Amino acid sequence: MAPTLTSIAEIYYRPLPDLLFEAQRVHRGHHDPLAVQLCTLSSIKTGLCPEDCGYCSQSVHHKTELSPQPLTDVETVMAEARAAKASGSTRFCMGAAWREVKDGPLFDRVLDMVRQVAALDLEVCCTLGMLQPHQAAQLKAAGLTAYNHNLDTSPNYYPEVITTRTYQDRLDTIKAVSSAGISVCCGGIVGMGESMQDRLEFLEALTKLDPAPESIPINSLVPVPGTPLENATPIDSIALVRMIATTRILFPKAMVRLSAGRLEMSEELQALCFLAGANSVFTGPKLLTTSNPEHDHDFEMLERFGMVARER
Ligand code: SAM
Ligand code: DTB
Ligand code: SF4
Repeated sequence: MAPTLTSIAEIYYRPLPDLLFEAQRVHRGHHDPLAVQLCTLSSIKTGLCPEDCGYCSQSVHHKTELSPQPLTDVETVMAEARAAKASGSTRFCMGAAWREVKDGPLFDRVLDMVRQVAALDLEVCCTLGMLQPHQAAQLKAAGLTAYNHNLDTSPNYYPEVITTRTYQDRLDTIKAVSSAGISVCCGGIVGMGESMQDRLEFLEALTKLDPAPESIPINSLVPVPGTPLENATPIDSIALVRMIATTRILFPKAMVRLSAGRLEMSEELQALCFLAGANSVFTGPKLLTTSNPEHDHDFEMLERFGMVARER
């Protein structure tokens, strides 16, 4: 049975030492506490997205400094995937600024990318917007490991951030993904002006997913000039640590990914997030459209912490 909102709040508000101790206990029961999985992102189709997500640089509704790019060719993506593997990533995630996947030559090209990245023996993930069951089945057949589709925030706060689709649309795609036998990567963003209650309700919504997500990205908003959220109040560091620890306790087996926003985080804060149970980061100078720490920087940081990049 999914935990109640009250029990989620009870975890979140524990004294910090108790919360971190419990998160470590759970983490060590299911994962190597020294290993962090490195993932690389590639934006395979950039900008001109018809959705109006208030945080996103790629929406046509916002005036951001972004040069739109049509769907990349397979060879360019493969060069990026090989470079990602050579620099220690074991998961390669391709993102497209589409509202939904449309059948046809462009989707066929993405299927080709999935097949070829999978052949490199990398975990392969896509985030392409809404998906229908037959498209999920095609992605599965091509060798896709996981599909990223975030709930982003609480059901109540969602319409404050996005008006062009509903929470139910997200849930339907997530269902199509899990029904096709693809691993679900589903998380959200903090620091969008949501209340503490919204954060807890977002976690509650995640716990209601069946099956539970195997991968949970926790993004801290990267404020993009020109978006409605450019001036949102950043999340307080300890609130972020509490979110990660609560996520870890609620989802003992999941990969908890400390995703967007690391450039704004000190190494001390990242260390606390790892203690709280985060065990993956996106590495390399770019996320999809915004900046991110370089590999070398991440390797040095992990080394200083006595931690390692996960080998497989
Ligand atoms: N278009 C697809 C979709 O929305 O599902 C895939 C790409 S979208 C950029 C993937 C996720 O990145 C979003 O769901 C959101 O959680 C995260 N994201 C986008 N812009 C962000 C930002 N400025 N800061 C933090 N996270 C962001
Ligand atoms: C996710 O939750 N975070 C990653 C991945 N899924 C695709 C993307 C973060 C994007 C940050 C904003 C940007 O670079 O455009
Ligand atoms: Fe489009 Fe995804 Fe950006 Fe929303 S988050 S505007 S769906 S690319």
